[in-house]
Amino acid sequence: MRRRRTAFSLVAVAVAWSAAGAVAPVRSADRVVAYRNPVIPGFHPDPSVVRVGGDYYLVNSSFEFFPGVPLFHSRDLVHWRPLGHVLTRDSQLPLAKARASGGIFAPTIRHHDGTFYMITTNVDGGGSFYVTAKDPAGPWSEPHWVRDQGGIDPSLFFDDDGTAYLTTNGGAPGGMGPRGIYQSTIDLATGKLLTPPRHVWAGTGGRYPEGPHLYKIRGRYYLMISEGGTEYGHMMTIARADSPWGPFEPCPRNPFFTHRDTEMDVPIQGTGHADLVQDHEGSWWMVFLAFRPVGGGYWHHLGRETYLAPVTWDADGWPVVNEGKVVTREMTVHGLPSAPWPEPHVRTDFVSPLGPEWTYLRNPNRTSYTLDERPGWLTLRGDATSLGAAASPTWIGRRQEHLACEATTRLDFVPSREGEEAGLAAYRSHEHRYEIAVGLVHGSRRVFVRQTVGPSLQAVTASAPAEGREPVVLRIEAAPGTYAFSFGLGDAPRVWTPLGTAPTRFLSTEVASGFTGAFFALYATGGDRPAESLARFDWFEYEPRPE
Ligand code: 6LW
Repeated sequence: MRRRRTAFSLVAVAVAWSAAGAVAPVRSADRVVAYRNPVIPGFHPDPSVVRVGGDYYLVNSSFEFFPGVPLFHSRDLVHWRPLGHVLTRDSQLPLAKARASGGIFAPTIRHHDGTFYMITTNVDGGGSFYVTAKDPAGPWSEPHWVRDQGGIDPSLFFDDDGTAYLTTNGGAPGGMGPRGIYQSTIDLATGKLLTPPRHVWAGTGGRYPEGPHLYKIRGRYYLMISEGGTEYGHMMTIARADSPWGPFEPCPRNPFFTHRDTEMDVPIQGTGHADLVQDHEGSWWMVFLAFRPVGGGYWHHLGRETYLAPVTWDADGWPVVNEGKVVTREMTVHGLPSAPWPEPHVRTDFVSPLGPEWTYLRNPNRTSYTLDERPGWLTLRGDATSLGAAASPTWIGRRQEHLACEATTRLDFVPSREGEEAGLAAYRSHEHRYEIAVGLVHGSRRVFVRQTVGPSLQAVTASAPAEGREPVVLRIEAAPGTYAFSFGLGDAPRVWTPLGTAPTRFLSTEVASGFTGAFFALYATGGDRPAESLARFDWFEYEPRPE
């Protein structure tokens, strides 16, 4: 097999470690593989990854959405199948007070002595906590709250002697102390700290030193963090020491990985918040978040996504990401044999239980959602919560994962009065959303499009009559820069009535702020009081389109 020059250096380094007994024989370093970034598209930020044998598990942050902390499984680091969520019970995930982009911040997943640990912070409900499981598919334990160390982005590291280190961004005792990364040792049976949090590194001077992870690699302790903020200046820095407590010597090439200051022809921006993993054949990788601006400007609306890049080590033992080149959408690297999963389905028919892609806003009122009321249909009961509330309206959504795609649903809904409505939303937050919906206007049923751009601007931008009681098919066609709305009648409409377009930009992070991304959601509301009419959805389709 033809090998690129860089492969030789990786083989040389890896064989040297192998001689020291640290790694398995190298094979992924010899195999050329191609893959596409992002490896987990759509709103999947702050990835953390752990390897157990030949299996890889990855978690993301989830903010005000329920269930919390999406969990993925892979055998090649490239193809990830959703396993569900780590936080599936209200008792693990109180979100009643969660602001938009509050709730669950960056998680870390680790495995030690047969137990999985996921540690994160609920910034609007109790602070940092961890849960444990023997099987990553669950069940996961009730939270163990970490009372004595504040901050965010908690990470765990198990040293060879079994000592567990808790590393956070901030978290100085009493909230006082220099900014940067704090660390303690923790008794994971009780959640009690064994040593007070100690400041271990301030980073290299970039703003927001955060997302720390501690590793032991070839006998030395590496502390990897993000700096620069989770925007266009995002960067990865690293330092190492002979002790987990430091003193940490920074890598002379810091930031050792960043896309900051690249021109906008680099389609992947904001790279940071990473985790390292060594594959079961000995090669190293980094998962990290990044985003894809669209429209030639600084707007991205899908949120921060999960990317993968290979890592090698230079002669001085510092990491090199993707041979020092920018990370691209199409990657050709040396890696593990391809292990794809079945393609996700396009149509959800609401016959079987909902798949892991379906998500609620904050803790849902379970009685508002049922597959039993009319078998084969999802029935939603609108209550007195509108989509404009930072609360839990009757809303069930899935992430928009592709810049070009279509979301379509068939809705059987005859509103009883004005104010009752049900439909399909392109949703970023309660203040940044578009919906195509069915409602009653002066006694007549209509399909309308409403656009909400910030707290003070809302308009119904188009509407058309839909008299009678026949189900309607609602459609949102997403292109990178626009959403186009239309509806039709019948099960497979031949005639579509267009109801205008809206810019994707107004759902972008740069406009809406925050840490999340766009969803397509089915919803129902009674406006200011519970709805009398039920909204029944026959099916929902999500289909990627060529960009
Ligand atoms: C997260 C912080 C960050 O806690 O954004 O990109 C914050 N990095 O580390 C929310 O995702």
